[in-house]
Amino acid sequence: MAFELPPLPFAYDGLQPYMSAETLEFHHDKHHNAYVTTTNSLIEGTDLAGKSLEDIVRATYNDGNRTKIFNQASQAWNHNLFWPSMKPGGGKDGMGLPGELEKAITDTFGGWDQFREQFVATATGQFGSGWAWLVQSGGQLKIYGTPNGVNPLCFNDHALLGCDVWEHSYYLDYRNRRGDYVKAFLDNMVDWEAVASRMAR
Ligand code: MN3
Repeated sequence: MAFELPPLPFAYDGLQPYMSAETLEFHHDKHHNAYVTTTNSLIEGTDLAGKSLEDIVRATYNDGNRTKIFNQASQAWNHNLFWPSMKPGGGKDGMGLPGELEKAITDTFGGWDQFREQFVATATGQFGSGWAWLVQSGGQLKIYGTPNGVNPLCFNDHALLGCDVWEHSYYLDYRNRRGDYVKAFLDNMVDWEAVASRMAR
């Protein structure tokens, strides 16, 4: 069965003023849609047809003959996680942090401020297009960046949150100020309840 583009889980103008309707229309309806439809066309008639997106990502990572499929499938998966990671009225400023997540962040990084600083530094330090991730790895929270579509599935880590730092995610709203976009993402857009619900217990 072909993969489908999940609908945006909030209104296109729901994240304004932090992420504009114009950005979301292009990013969801054009970019994400293209990753989904191109994945479908590339896997049709191959041994990957019928497999889950996760299995396709793991099977094609670092396979030089299937780089095109990996790029499209990983980006389809990344955006499937990205949209439900945000919500209107979200962010640390809007909703605070669920207790268990706040405790894990404090235990690992020392506190919200240190976590935020490290996440922003990772996201702004990622050269070119890519993602910044908060993952559980061996039971520990970790932050790291990845290029292009590479994601935590490639390292058998459990993704809690990914921030899209491709220019299509922020350039209309923030121009070259990637750091301001990432701060707004953490402070004003992330659905921290959704992030906490992904934690393995
Ligand atoms: Mn994107």
